[in-house]
Amino acid sequence: GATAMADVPKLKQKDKYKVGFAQTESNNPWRIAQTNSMKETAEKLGYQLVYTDAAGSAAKQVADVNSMIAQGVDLIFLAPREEKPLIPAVMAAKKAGIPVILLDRSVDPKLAKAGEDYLTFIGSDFIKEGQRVAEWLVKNANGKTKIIELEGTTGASPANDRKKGFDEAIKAAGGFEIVASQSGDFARDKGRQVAEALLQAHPDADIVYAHNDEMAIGAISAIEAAGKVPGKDILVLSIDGGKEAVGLVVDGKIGAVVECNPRFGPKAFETMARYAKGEKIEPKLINDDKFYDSSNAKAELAGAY
Ligand code: GYE
Repeated sequence: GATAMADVPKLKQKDKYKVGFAQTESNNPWRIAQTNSMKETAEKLGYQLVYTDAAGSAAKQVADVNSMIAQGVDLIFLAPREEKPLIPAVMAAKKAGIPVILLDRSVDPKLAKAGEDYLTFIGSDFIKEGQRVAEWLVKNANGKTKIIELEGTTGASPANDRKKGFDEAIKAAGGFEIVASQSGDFARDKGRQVAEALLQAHPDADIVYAHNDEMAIGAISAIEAAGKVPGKDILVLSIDGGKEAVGLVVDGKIGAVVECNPRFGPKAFETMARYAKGEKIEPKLINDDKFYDSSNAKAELAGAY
């Protein structure tokens, strides 16, 4: 309501801003596409962008935000690596009078609130992403039932919610079993290693659900190394929809991918401008995600990031 909004620091209308973007890591094409989109949009507007890369460390990301505060940025875009450890950064910015917009990942809703502690969250509906993968699986499993789940970074909101959405939908459908669920940290090589160990421990597994493309691609290497055929012996499902993964759908190695759109720049800076004008900002701004399977992957490949 109107009283809660009063708590987020105000943003003056200016011609040019100095804006912070605290990125969480840069170890995959999704992150690089997001960073490029933010940098391009800032450049187009003629804004100064203070960019930091936390290189996969929540502690470094907190320090990065503190340094942006010290440099007197007008607003901070933050992609919080994990839900809880970034709370102090959100609170420090608020205390310093700097509005924060969360990009692509959220913080623990019990510890910080949109419209009070930070302005808004811009990103995908991760529960829905997990549900969409599950819905496709229920229709296309062809008798396959035993699932290995490769989770994203422990404590990251997309990992929590992609698990929740998928697991609940799979349970409700009945007839499936999640034989193992372990974190591959959203990373290709970690995903490959974890998939290798889990395939060995569960030789009857015939489905791999990965919380992102990087881990799905790592899992495909592990499946092939085990002498099995991805897409035939083992169905692979993913989220993100980068060019490499959509290409693997075309090749038949990945069954389906839910897109998670990384092109945040235009929406991020437009939301900032709307706030400066005094508009009331919704607590969540949810991106539209496409869906790729064999029916459209070839046609969509060129447009994937
Ligand atoms: O799926 C993953 C990235 O937070 C939505 O993080 C984002 C996720 C994305 O590293 O590939």
